Amino acid sequence: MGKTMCYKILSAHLMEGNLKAGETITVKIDQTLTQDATGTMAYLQFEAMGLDKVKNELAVSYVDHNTVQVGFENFDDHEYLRTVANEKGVVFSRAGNGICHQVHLERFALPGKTLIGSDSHTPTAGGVGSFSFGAGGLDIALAMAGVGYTMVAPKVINIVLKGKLRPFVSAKDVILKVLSRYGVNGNVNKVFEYTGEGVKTLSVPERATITNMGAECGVTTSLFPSDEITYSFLKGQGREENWVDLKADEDAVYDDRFEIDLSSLDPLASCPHSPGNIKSVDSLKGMKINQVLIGSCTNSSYYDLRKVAKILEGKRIPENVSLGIAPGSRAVFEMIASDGTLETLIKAGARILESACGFCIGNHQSPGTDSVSLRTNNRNFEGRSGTKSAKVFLVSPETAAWSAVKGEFSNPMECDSDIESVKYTDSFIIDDSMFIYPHENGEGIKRGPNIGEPPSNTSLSDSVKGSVWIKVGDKITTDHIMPAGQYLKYRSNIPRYSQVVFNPVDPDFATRAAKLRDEGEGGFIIAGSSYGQGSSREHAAICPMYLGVKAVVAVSIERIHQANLCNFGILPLLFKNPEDYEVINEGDKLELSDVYSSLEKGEFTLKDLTNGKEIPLSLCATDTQKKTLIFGGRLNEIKGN
Ligand code: MIC
Ligand code: SF4
Repeated sequence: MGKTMCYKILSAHLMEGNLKAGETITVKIDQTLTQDATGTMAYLQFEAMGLDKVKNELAVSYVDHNTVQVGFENFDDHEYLRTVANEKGVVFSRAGNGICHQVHLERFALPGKTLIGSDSHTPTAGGVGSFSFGAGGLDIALAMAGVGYTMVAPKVINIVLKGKLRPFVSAKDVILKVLSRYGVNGNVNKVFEYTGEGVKTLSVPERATITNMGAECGVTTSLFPSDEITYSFLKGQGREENWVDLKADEDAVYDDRFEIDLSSLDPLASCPHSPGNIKSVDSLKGMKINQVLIGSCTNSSYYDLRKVAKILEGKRIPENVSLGIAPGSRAVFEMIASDGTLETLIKAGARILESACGFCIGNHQSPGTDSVSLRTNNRNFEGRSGTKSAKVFLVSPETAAWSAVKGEFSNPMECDSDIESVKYTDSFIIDDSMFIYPHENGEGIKRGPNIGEPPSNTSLSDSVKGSVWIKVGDKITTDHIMPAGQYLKYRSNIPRYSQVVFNPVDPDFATRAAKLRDEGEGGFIIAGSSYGQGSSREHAAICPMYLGVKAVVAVSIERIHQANLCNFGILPLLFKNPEDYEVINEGDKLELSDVYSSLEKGEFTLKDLTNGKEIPLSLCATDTQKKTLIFGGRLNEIKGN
């Protein structure tokens, strides 16, 4: 029986376990990446492990999220990251060098390697055939310490691409089509693997757009084969000596198959407030828009921006639209600056933004009240833009640019620009001067007052008593649990950041929780399906833990968040009968008894002391995670407390 590409890479990295879908396996991690918003915690945790230097093949620390630097906190964090990188043997990518995923794709990602990153869009590197996935900062710290990553061996879904995209239809429309089929939940422990003759029509940046947004479906990663197109991309980056030929066997067996005819795809859009809420651009035509933002780790390549410039060429955006464009990396910025593209963008009225995450994480460019914002990034959760009443639509760069010109939602296929004259090229500017490689004579690790200690939990008790501190519905994202935007600067300061837990859903939650904690009560979170989707931020576990949350009881929990809960000693529990979600109410007193033996069996009985009901639950954790939970988290486990 032939092998999938996914299982070829996993088997080459297998350290422990039986490589069969659903089994727990441990794999060797070659590369790691962190970004500043999750990185400070990751390196603080790495320091707490007491190791001198990182042990994996390559560790890169990017600064791309908190680059606005309002107040001293961001700059302090960056100085900590720069100096700790030098001490620990980590390559440091300075603010301004670009968005981690775009830069990693250009300069480091390799076919056949494993890469783990403290950011959910790490699968972008699947565009060159790297088995790359997101995880919490603590897992990255462990990978840097040379510890293998324990995961559930995934099911593999084959996405077969046929035909060729028509002009003005692009890679973004392909992944939006995938999202329309697979949605944003129910895909935990699955991998998308792209095959078919249509794959050959897509360049590496286009492939990376597609693998990037697989994260929105909740799959572990997405993979494109490593072929002559990958070789040519790596050659353009001066890295072809590391190319390997890698693809699935002809007779590989998959768990599911979805076919897309690229030639029949139309421009699509994710509508408010979920990336999985897909409609055709045609059906939205004519809607007045206020803001257009082009960039992010999904769509900010040189090719993307040249196509945008072709659409904007000779035109001016109308007075009712604000257009912002952020090149994904400094290299892309240099390229558009040197070939006239930048001039075209400026002349059209675009506001040129820093090569950073910026608007995507609500750091700036928040839209006006009730306004409509078209963006090329990957998430449109309610309020993520910084404006709760705004309606954010996710679209391709082509749809974004043409709609900006028209001042309303418009189908780019109606644009008369000669977009076919824009040819993809693998000729890149290479300039690594914004990377700092570890060197002698460092300054020692600098810590500003914003850098706290990584907090840890207490060990698990045999009886967990408490009450329901909050009951939330389906698809609660980590942006709901731990908002970013204006609060992002508190990522290294857990006591301060904990003050905004669940702020977008229930602004009183944190005050109420802290009071109950101080009165000695434990907290339960009751949730619907797909709890914790979105970002990898482990703060969505750390801060609730800090407030005294002991367990999350949900219909389903997303992969990265589930791992983060275990890493910080919060029990991830699932309703055996999803309808029991209705039985529990906010404020109910709850009890879990015989916790140790229940943990062992993987089955719990939750007593609702308020209404006298007994609710069967299952533990959502591997055997390795069960041990971690007993210690009250991974840091305690490592230190043996
Ligand atoms: C995101 O896109 O939500 C983020 C911000 O990049 C997060 C990481 C974070 O919260 O710092 C992610 O995707 O993991
Ligand atoms: Fe940055 Fe947005 Fe990409 Fe997250 S999704 S890494 S915030 S650009």
